[in-house]
Amino acid sequence: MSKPDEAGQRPDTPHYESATGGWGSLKGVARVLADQRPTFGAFRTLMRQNKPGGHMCTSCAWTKPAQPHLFEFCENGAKATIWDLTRDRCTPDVLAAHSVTELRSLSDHELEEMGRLTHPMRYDAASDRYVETTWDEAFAGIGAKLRQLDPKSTVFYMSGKASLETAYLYALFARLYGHNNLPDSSNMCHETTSVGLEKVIGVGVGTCILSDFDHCDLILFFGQNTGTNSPRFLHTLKAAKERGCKVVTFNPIRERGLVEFADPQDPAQMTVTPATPISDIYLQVRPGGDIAVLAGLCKRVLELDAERGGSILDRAFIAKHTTGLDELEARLRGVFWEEIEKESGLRREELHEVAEIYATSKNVIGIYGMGLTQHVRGWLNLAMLVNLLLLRGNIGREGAGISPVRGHSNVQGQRTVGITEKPKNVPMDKLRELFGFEPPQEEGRSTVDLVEGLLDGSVRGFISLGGNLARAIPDRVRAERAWQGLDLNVQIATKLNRSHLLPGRATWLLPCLVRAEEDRQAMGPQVVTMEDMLSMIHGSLGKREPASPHLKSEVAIVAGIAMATLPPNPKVKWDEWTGNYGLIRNLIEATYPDKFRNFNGRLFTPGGFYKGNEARNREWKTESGKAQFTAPEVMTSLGKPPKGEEITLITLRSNDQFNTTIYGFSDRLRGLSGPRDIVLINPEEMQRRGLAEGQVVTLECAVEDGTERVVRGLRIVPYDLPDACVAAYYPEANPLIPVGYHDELSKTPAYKGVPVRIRPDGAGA
Ligand SMILES: Nc1nc2c(c(=O)[nH]1)N[C@H]1C(S)=C(S)[C@@H](COP(=O)(O)OP(=O)(O)OC[C@H]3O[C@@H](n4cnc5c(=O)[nH]c(N)nc54)[C@H](O)[C@@H]3O)O[C@H]1N2
Ligand SMILES: Nc1nc2c(c(=O)[nH]1)N[C@H]1C(S)=C(S)[C@@H](COP(=O)(O)OP(=O)(O)OC[C@H]3O[C@@H](n4cnc5c(=O)[nH]c(N)nc54)[C@H](O)[C@@H]3O)O[C@H]1N2
Ligand SMILES: [Mo]
Repeated sequence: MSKPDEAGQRPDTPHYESATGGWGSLKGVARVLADQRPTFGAFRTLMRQNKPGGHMCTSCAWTKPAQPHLFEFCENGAKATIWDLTRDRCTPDVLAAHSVTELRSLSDHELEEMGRLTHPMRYDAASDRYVETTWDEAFAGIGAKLRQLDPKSTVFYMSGKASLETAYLYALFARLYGHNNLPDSSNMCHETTSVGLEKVIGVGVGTCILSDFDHCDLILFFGQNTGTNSPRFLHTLKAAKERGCKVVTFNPIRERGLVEFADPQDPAQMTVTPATPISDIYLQVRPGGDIAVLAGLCKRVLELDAERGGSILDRAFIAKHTTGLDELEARLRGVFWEEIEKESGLRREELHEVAEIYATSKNVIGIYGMGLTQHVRGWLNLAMLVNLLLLRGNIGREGAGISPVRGHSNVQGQRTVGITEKPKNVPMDKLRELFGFEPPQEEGRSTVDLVEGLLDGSVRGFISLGGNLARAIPDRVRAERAWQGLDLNVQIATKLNRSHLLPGRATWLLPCLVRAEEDRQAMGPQVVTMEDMLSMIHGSLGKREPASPHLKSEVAIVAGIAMATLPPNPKVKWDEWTGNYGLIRNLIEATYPDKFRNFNGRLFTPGGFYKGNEARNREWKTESGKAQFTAPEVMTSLGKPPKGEEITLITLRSNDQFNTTIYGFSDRLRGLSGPRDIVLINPEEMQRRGLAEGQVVTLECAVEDGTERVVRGLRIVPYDLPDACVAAYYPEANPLIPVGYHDELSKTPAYKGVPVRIRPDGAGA
């Protein structure tokens, strides 16, 4: 094995030599500007991004600070906005020139590159084409179909970009129509957080706010790729580092953003001063090894407490606020370091060192992303991180807490205002009172349940408000056939994607405005709102001329479909609400008075207004009324650890994609570029398995449930990864992930820990 250099990087595997940020990120923006040729004034639009009175970026969920930078956007936020503002248009003429079958042969990148959708379209089976239609025809047609269908056989999906106003109306529509089948992209993402954190600390969201990052001494980072997925957060990390805060990272991949960062907005750092190192310690944990890591850290902290006369644990906090420590201690006594080392792939000295830093740091924040949530025991990963934090009272005080890094820009907010399949999370009595109807009480379908319903035929109708579900879900190849058996498929979108090319018996494709565009309604231009990952709520005002005069807002589309579907109800005023979103915000406030007090009055509070968080105030809304320590039964978050020739697959995002939107083919921050059909593996593992660089292989899923799942034509790339794992890109690798293989409690698919076999292409069946 080649020796890592001083900074821990193996020189013989691809990696990025420079710091994250820096000139590279400016070049990245310039490339998208050149490719997309955005319409005039795109730069001016970017200058309004994430600022009070401006529009909120549609990329990640990182907070929008009260004192924004001159450019409060990052490489990937700029890409997302420019991607929306392209000059290219996917008009009825363009769509008339290609059958849907032909379009299916295009890649995700090529489909979206066709440009913004401009007109409402209906699928015509005879010509296998999308044909132009009117909004009236679309709404009437969809309404008629929905009235024929059993509401329980339909699913209304929402991807995490749409506003709070849209989300509230969409959820209300579903419940008035008669179901709770309201899965969200969150079901594939941080549902583990919603369920797992709620179980142990009583809230399903993080407890930190921005100022906590000014007071923390240690940040523990698990499985989140900040440099690519929430780059503006790097400014906060850099400031914390420069103040003396330590950062320890656990990630199988040495993600460049967590190694070092050069602020592209700081002229000195772009030229003379060196980049800021981010992680003090970077440990390449094995996928699924975090439970073992955290068990090791907790075990060591308990040992240190015993050695140091009980000075390490926060006994007063534990006695007053928690339950279950005895069981955890008893369990950890029975866990041996050999097992911790084996499961985590790390040495006990390394974990001892981190435990020592933890035990001597006053304020600690635990951060995590998909590396913890997308596992069969994702919930236990989170419970273990909470265990560690609780030992020293690191939840519910300034400078400390747990902080999940959420995905889509409003994904957390959509859950807040009712997009959920779980009726217990919705104040149904309030809905009953406000709108005079009996809301459905039975649990609805999650994303996984939807896929299962597609496969068994029990789902008949589907509306997708944003997103590209057919591509993002597990087992997508199996599900692709099933989409085409639907009675109704409605897609509300900005650009063409694969989910639009799987038409059912009746199919409409409805184009909507993007957030940077002006949303003109009866009462003038409208503001929409979103909640970021630190629970701050922001108004967003688009100013751009819409890409086409035929576009409607998401609010108007939801209201249009609802009106065409539901019988009149004097308390339900779709038209008035569409004319003035302030009225929708009044309804949100009436439904959730604690969180949205004076909602319309606080729309443009710099930095947003805070929704509040009980765990932050040390009020524990758990079953026991206390914060819960959890004794882990197992030491791995993998549902099926690899056996024999099997190996664990993790699926990754590149630096040039937003989920299924593929901007380009440069994964710059990992030193990779070119075609995405690759599989990363470390050089020793390659050798052991007789694989050669550039060799083309097939991956085959090793979860045996009677279904064969393979992805062929993947090229081997040696990469600095731990042993016994491989990495491939999402969504290309999604056919390998069984839909039933998900987090035990929340059903979040285990996209980061599937056992697979590697076969040379052409070999075997
Ligand atoms: N530019 C851009 N921004 C985005 C997105 C995007 O696609 N592009 N997507 C948005 C969305 S919806 C989301 S949810 C977030 C996703 O943002 P992240 O949470 O960062 O998700 P991933 O990119 O999937 O990668 C997670 C990290 O987990 C690591 N990892 C994998 N398995 C394990 C493990 O078992 N343990 C540990 N400790 N680490 C592991 C991987 O190496 C990777 O660095 O980003 C959002 N922001
Ligand atoms: N293997 C694997 N699979 C994964 C993941 C993984 O890490 N690994 N991550 C999972 C995660 S975290 C998530 S969140 C899901 C993502 O799943 P989704 O949220 O369903 O997918 P996106 O790719 O974000 O959706 C992109 C599409 O949204 C539409 N769109 C863009 N902007 C707008 C808008 O403003 N309004 C409307 N109406 N439409 C718009 C465009 O048509 C675009 O093609 O994927 C999941 N799938
Ligand atoms: Mo996500």
